[in-house]
Amino acid sequence: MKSSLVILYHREPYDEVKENGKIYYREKKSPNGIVPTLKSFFANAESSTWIAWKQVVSKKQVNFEERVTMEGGSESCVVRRIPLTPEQVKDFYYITSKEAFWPILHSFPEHFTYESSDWENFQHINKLFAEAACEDAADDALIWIHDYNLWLTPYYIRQKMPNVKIAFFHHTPFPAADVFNILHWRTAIVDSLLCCDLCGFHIPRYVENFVSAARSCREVEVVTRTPVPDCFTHVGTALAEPEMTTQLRYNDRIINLDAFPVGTNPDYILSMVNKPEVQERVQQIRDDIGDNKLIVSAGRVDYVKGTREMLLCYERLLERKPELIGKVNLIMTAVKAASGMRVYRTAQSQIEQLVGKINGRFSKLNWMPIKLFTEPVPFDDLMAFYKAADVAWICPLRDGLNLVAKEYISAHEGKDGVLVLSEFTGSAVELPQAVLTNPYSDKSMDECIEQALTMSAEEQAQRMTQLNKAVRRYDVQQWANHMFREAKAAETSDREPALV
Ligand code: GDG
Repeated sequence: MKSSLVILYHREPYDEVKENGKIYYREKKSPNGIVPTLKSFFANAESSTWIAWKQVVSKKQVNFEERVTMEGGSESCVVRRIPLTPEQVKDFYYITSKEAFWPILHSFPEHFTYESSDWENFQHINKLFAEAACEDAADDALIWIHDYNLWLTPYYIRQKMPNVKIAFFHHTPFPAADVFNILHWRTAIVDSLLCCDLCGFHIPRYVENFVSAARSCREVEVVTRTPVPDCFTHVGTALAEPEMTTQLRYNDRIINLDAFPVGTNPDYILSMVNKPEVQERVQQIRDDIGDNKLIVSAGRVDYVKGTREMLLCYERLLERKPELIGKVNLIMTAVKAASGMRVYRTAQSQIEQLVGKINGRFSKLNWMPIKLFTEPVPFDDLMAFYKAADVAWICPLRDGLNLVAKEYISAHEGKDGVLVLSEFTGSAVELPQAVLTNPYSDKSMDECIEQALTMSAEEQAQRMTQLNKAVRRYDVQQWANHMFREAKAAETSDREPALV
């Protein structure tokens, strides 16, 4: 039977567990993140397919297609895994995606390099995804594609299936046209995105950036532009945008555009935080640090995440305010990247060196200014960090959205705590009651961390109540429902693909 819903996402929808030499596919342990939410649509779809990629040593080892019923779950779907060799993964993901696309998407042209990129391999892998999708999709199916790794897939699908509905969601920022256009493959990428029925981005600014890029590559007509919903219009925020294009026309096809900031699962976060073992851990952390202020910063090693800028700011803070030595603690998670990702090596060693330098310079016998975790922290511990923290410090130079900010807010139920958030994260547009900081400015960074450390309990509660409302207004289920509804409603096309 053909599928009415096909999701293309590099993450798999289940956990693969090896026990006594056998492989089992289990319901994902954590209902956090978007994968469980996307999976919940399978319960409603008559039949569905999830397509991911899987690194293999030899292609023969891979089961191309498996009908997996998650243990303990109600949803069942066909899970197809595109087998990729380590060389293909390296070229496709570690090099082309991370060395060429990622810096451009995050407006870091100085990190952009394309000499090692293998465009043909990128095209080939995108085509494999498209072929798998077309094999499984019913004529009137919805094919929902996630992220820039699959930028060309809409084009290949549209060639084979002129009437199928294609929705695409970008998890990263979409940069200004003059940065995007550095990519010499820009026209092929734009042409492919113009094959979609719906293109989704986190915030209106990214929609507008895409429109400018599309208009600079092709004769695209803006059909409708509307004022954006109130939650996006906070004037003075770096990424706020008052109006947004909602429809483009190209080659007589309509492409719908919209802003869908990914949400979190606040009730789940809260239930985790309230687990007795997490509460115990929170108490332990608080007992260890006494009356000290605790700052928590969580994320991956990535030059876009602003970890270096936070560390330099923390060093300046301890220099400027020696009375804080021994009185403030920073817990930082900077989870290291896969070893094959050479692009993050410098960022990682910079972080480790700076932490070593600051700890060496300011530590006392019974106090160390920074605790750094470079391995993934168990989710329970992360929740305990959030709950125990007086301040969450999140200062990416660029970030499509940033889910940690929303998770921290939920962990505090809107009662206490301070969120210091970079203006250059998509989530800042939705969360203007955070202490918004400009990570490119030392002055702003210095003032904001001081403001956070000295904020009164009343002001904390006021801000957190508003922030909690914002997070609950648009949670992960609403995000997925919204995107799904819009995609279903999008006008389909019976035209030839835009690209020839
Ligand atoms: C991309 C975009 C966009 C973090 N450290 C640990 C850990 N985490 C979890 C957090 C959170 C997730 O990872 C990180 O989400 P982010 O949104 O911060 O960032 P990216 O991974 O860069 O994701 C981003 C997102 O897609 C969604 O569209 O917001 O802009 O770059 O959920 O809790 N989890 C555990 N241990 C850790 O040490 N268990």
